[in-house]
Amino acid sequence: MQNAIVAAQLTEYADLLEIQGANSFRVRAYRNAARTVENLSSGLETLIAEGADLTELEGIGKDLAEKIVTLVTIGELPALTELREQVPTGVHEMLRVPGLGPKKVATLFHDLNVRTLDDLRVAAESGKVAELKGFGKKTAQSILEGLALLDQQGKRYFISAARDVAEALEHDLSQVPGTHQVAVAGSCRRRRETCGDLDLLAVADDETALMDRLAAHPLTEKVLARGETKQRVRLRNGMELDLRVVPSGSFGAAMQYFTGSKEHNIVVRRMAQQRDLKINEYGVFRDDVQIAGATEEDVYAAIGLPWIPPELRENRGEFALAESGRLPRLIERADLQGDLHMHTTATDGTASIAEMANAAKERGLKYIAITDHSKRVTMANGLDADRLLAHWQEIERISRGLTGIHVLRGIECDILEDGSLDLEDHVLAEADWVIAVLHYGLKQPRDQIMKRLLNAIRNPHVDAIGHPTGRMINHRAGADIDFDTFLKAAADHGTWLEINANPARLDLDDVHAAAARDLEIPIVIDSDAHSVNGFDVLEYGVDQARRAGLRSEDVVNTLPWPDFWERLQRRQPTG
Ligand code: DGT
Ligand code: CA
Ligand code: CA
Repeated sequence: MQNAIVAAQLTEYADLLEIQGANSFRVRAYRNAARTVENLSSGLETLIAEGADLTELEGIGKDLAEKIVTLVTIGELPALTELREQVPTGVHEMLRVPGLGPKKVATLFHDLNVRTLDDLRVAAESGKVAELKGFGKKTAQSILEGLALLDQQGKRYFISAARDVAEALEHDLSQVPGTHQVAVAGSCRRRRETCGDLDLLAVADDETALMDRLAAHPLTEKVLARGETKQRVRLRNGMELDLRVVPSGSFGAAMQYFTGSKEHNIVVRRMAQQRDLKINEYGVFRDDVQIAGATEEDVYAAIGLPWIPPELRENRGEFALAESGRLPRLIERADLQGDLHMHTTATDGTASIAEMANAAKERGLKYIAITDHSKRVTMANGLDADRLLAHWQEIERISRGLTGIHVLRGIECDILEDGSLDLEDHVLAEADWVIAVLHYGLKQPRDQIMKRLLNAIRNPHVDAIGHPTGRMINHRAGADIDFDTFLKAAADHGTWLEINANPARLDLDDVHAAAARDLEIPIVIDSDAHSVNGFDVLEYGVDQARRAGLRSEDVVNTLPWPDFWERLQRRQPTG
């Protein structure tokens, strides 16, 4: 069993405990353990087989270690099974409603017997929710709004969640005897920001064994439909998944077809027709004779094209690039040399400067910028000028003691509602790196938003604009930005733009990142890490950059240290 699956079950256990009103220390212990497990570099199975002492891992005591061993060795946790019986799936699902935490969910369940999202809607509309102690009309209203938002999203899941479970299942199913290939297709393979459902394809001698394994898998909640070669299941995190078993001679054609997008496939089909070919999920056919299908390369070659990276398959110009041999060599995670946005315990991070620097180094990074919050972000204990200057001295001191990693003295400076910056110019002038961001007043009218952004762009001390729109995927829309003006101003003033890799942000998005690249605006991909494990999201930022068609040379933090530093100095007019 993979670490991700163990982690998912520990998280579910914590959720359910919390809904049951368990002691918050206990809940937190399970969440911490889930995080530790998720970030282990070696597999738990191997560790246990080697007789490793799990209690040596961070945040894992004797009781948790025993539970983990049970999970890994027998594949399930009796305590979790028991909890699942006490808390209906629909109640667990209510945690997905924006603004609803476990405490409120527990009250709704115990006091009103609300067991599904539908129950919740009815209860909120009838006024029963408003009458509950600690709720009120306002909460009832915000629950209804949250439900509407959930509806409208049609339940789409973050790419991080989708990739975790898809890759775990891909791995586990490929272990089933007689299974030759298992692969992720659909939007998850295209690395969209969110996925509606998961699509897995397999080649197997014994499709019954494979489908049985999926049905019994700890991540599977319920089989929704099962045929001879396909199966649809609902997973414990609420996602649904299609598994299709295909003949090996059709694997490439099926991968091509089920990777999509639909828009991409429409063009593929038309190109095939122009060559008197028929194309479907089984292969490419001329007069009913199959001429391709085993590999995707063959399928694309049959219509005169090179293989197209899945991230580009949206019918947004990839065919013209492919036909003219100009498909970009897309950036990869290993190309990233630095990370220019992260937090420490000085504000809302959980690790010290040294811990962040060492963690970055372990992950192959050669330089980082520490960018704690400025004072406006009181919630996060933001820094005023005095604290910031002291923080920078500390960064410098620690940096001197480190080898193999350069640590820049940075700041994530708020662009205030009136358009001014949260710190004065003479303070910003002392920074190595300034990333300016909108946090408050995101709902201001376009004119005011633009005034704020343009003001920041024109400030010579601002090196980059971070998470430009401020959107939170599935939770809130970003600021209303006139992107033509915004990008042109950034290009004119030499201000860099961020792709924030947090899977809830991914901001810039793919479309605007591509537009920025077209204007030759340097892009930085940043983790916005708040902990040592926060660097792991960089891969989602890279996914987004790939969807924008970005190459390594379009992203500044792929430059080796001396070149990056030189480039940054050239950007800063006052040096
Ligand atoms: P999702 O699940 O909403 O995030 O997006 P996808 O792209 O994974 O869509 P899904 O799961 O409905 O179908 C997977 C792929 O299968 C899709 O990208 C293209 C292909 N596909 C599905 N239905 C059709 C269809 O009616 N026509 C064509 N040409 N392709 C289809
Ligand atoms: Ca899908
Ligand atoms: Ca599907």
